[in-house]
Amino acid sequence: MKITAADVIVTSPDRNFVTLRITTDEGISGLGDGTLNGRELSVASYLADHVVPLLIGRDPHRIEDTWQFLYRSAYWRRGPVTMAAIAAVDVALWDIKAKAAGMPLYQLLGGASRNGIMAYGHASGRDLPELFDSIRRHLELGYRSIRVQTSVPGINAVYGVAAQPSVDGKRYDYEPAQRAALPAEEDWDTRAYLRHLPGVFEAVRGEFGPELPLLHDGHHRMTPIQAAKLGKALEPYDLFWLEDCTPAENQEALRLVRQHTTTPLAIGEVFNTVWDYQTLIREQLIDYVRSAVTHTGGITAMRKLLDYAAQYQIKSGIHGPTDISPVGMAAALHLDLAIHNFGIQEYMQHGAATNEVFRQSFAFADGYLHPGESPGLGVELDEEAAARFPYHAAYLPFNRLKDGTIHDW
Ligand code: CS2
Ligand code: MG
Repeated sequence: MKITAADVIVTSPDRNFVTLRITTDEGISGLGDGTLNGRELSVASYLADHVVPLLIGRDPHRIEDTWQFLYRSAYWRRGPVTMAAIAAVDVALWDIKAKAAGMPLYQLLGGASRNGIMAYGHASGRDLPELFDSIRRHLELGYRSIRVQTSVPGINAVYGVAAQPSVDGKRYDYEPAQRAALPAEEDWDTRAYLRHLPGVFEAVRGEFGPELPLLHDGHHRMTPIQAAKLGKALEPYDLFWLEDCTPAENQEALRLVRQHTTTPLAIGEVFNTVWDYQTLIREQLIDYVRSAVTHTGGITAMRKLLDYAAQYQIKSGIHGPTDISPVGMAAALHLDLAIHNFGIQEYMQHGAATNEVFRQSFAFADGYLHPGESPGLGVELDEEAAARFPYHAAYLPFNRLKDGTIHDW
């Protein structure tokens, strides 16, 4: 089998997506997600201008060789753009191989290690009544695990709070990246947040009881000692995890957090390779690996990362917001079903226009996702529908502290 074509498809149904479709001389094609929120066109160009010419004529079955070729022959390694481009190729090749084998991808990855994939959804509120309503709505939707995000008194706009309007008038939760010529400025105050959050979780436990798995995303905004303080303050509320409690470029920063709290820690959605995790995993400083297949070099690299984590009893918690396309989500679900050290899967649901462009076999029922039994990934792209939604410039917001200092968003 030979690769005869590779097309980069940029579409913007509810938000921008970059998809690679690889076609072979046997008429089998595969899809890969290369969406990097707020920087989509950089991956589209990396693929179209630099990678696609290298794929034509190659044997699509040589996935590992192609991965190593793209990673090493580029000379410039790692980083979000490179690893998203490699991921798009890698996942498309796995899609082709599974279709050629006539089986769903998870079967090729070793078969199912469980019956379903526990998913968590995003509940949020500007105040407690709104938050409680949002949690109830997610329970009605079938979620059995809930991420909790709230507004903080004294802060105008906070990550993850659905009801607050964004600059383009859409509900925030719909998409954090806002269609605009420039990024929106938001404000932040860590001390106000640290004073407010424990009370919120006390109220949620009071209302929903001790069993419901609750998650929270600190979204990279605390110093290590602030993260340690929050982790400790949240211990009575038995969180499933506290995510991205502090920026982790300096992995050793988590040693201080670990010293002070037993709240489970999840990190990694902005990481791109196993090297970003080495100290975190080797020193048992995290409990969940948060990478997305789309941002970490694809199935080939993610499986190796999760196998490494398994040696330390660290589990998966794959990133699944709306800026991971249905192709990237499907790739995650096949991996989630096959690996042993599965923890939980994030599942923010895509909009109707997106579901029109990407026809999906995966399904969500009674709290669990399943990738489906179609050969390959189980996602097909409707190119006519995709063409109806041209690219829109969009940016993630950024943060400034009260004194004007730029801060992590
Ligand atoms: C978030 C993301 O889902 C999460 O855990 O951290 O929504 C993140 O803000 C976006 O993916 C950024 O593009
Ligand atoms: Mg996150």
